[in-house]
Amino acid sequence: MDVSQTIKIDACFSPHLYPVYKDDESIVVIIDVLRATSAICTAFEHGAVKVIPVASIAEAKVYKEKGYKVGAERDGVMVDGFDFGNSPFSYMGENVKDQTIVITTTNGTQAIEAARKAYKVVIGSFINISALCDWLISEKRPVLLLCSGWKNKFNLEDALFAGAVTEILSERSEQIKCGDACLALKYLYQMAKQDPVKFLKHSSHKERLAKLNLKKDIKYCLTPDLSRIIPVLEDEALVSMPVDRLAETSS
Ligand code: 3SL
Repeated sequence: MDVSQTIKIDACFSPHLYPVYKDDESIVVIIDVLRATSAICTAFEHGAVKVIPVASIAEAKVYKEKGYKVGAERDGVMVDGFDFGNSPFSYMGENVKDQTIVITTTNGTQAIEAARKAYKVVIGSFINISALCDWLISEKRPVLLLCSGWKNKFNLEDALFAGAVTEILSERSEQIKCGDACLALKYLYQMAKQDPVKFLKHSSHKERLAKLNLKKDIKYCLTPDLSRIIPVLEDEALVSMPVDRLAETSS
């Protein structure tokens, strides 16, 4: 890729819109801040070897029957018969260390499924945002920020994260050329960045999780830079991006 050319970046508000935005060149960043992509980053930070994302409960059951540890969530709640749900706090310690685990969630793993054939699929969350942006800058390729949303609808927290990434990349390189969607999300983030937690106060999914008594999860998922690991899809599984491929600079 010619390093002198502009780097296109755009955002897609839901997996349903992905066919409209997809191309053969872009790195696709999967975003499900509350909580799937935060949970996946947490699993790697705590020593998981692989995370296999699957779209359906039926596929998850097949892995469970083969003896894998499986996380399954629907509508914010752990599905009966599996090992854990979608709380990042479940993806710590002995649950994940040195393990290959399987995960299915309402939205996040659907977005991964939609983008599976992209040039490269990586996982983004506030907990790995600086490492992710450093790496995206170093790659000099087009980027598509794929928000998982909620059941194919727009959601505020994924939009905010896409806006944050857009702002960081735009500040770091003059070659960035934003599509209208990510430009809009950058402006949204600029309104919110003084206090993102307050900005999200009335967002539908934050309210949904708060009703499920998951305020601790929300706070954790909105904490930046707890990890410098970037999960990347290799065949059917997410793995930790090899260290020699990571950008060395930290923002
Ligand atoms: O849909 C998902 O992928 C989840 O992140 C939703 S929840 O936070 O577990 O409710």
